[in-house]
Amino acid sequence: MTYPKKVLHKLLFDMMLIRRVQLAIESRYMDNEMKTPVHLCIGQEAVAAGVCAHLKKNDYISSNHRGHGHYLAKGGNLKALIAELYGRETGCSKGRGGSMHLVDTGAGHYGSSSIVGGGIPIGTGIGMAIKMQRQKRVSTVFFGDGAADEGVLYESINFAVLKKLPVIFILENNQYSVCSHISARQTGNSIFHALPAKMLPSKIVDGNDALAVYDASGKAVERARTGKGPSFIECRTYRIRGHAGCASQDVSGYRTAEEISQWGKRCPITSFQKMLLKKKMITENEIHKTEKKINSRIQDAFDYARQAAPPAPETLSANLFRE
Ligand SMILES: Cc1ncc(C[n+]2csc(CCOP(=O)(O)OP(=O)(O)O)c2C)c(N)n1
Ligand SMILES: [Mg+2]
Repeated sequence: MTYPKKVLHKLLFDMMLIRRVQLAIESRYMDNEMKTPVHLCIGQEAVAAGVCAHLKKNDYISSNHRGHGHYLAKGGNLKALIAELYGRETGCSKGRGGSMHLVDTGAGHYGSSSIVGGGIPIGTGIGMAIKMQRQKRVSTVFFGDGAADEGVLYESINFAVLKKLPVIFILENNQYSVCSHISARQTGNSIFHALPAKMLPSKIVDGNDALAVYDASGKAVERARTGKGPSFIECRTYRIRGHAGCASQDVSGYRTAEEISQWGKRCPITSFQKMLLKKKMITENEIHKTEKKINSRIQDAFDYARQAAPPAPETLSANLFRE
């Protein structure tokens, strides 16, 4: 398949942006100015970039605790993301949510949740709303293999299939739920083979290959948008960093250095850049320029966030109750 240069460059840009933002957060985390827990998605960038490349501004996503990539790829505001991590009033959740509770309805992001599996029924309900309002939009739900341990996924898929909802279920299978490997939690070797494959159009893809994700999700989005109902995509990937916090805070012992290093060699960004260079779809100079542009945007976002004001104490109970 051939891809427009614009699409390829967008995929690369989004992946590089997500990676650079994650690295910047990690490098500043120990300054102790960000009080929020963080869950970095280094190694998983191709999933967010590949899926969101098909989404329009007024499409919806819901996400999980490891959700910075989803927010950025969906067109979320970088300054609002960093300000949120710094607990500022100008953060996307007005500084009340922190890293795990990003919300930006203007960007079509209907929330990430620290409740594992929590975003799945929300995204399914959004699909119901789309259908009832006869909109041409789609609802995409990002969740992990840990969330797929939970019954709510199967209830939600059942409902989405029954009502033919425009929902795309994106499982980011990075094999771990905190420090518990999938083989210790699920029978068989694949969530895909367990149930979804029997209930709705489903596909397993290499989650470190942006184009594989792009192709599969393109079909799923098209299906949903044309009223044919939900789809399920399992993206096999790996989180290179620890479950939470920054590198120096990782609990070790549950994965081997060899395993991490093997997956490190399958970096979604390096391989994508190599492919583009080989096909002469980009030059080293263009990559370098993109890197510079991203770094400068990140610098601006951190400067903005650090000088922004925290919420005023008297607004502590604001947004909790409907007046
Ligand atoms: C309902 C619920 N159960 C347990 C937890 C504790 N917890 C936080 S993150 C996590 C792992 C989730 O794994 P997965 O869904 O695969 O996402 P990943 O962290 O791998 O991106 C768990 C069990 C929680 N936050 N919510
Ligand atoms: Mg996981």
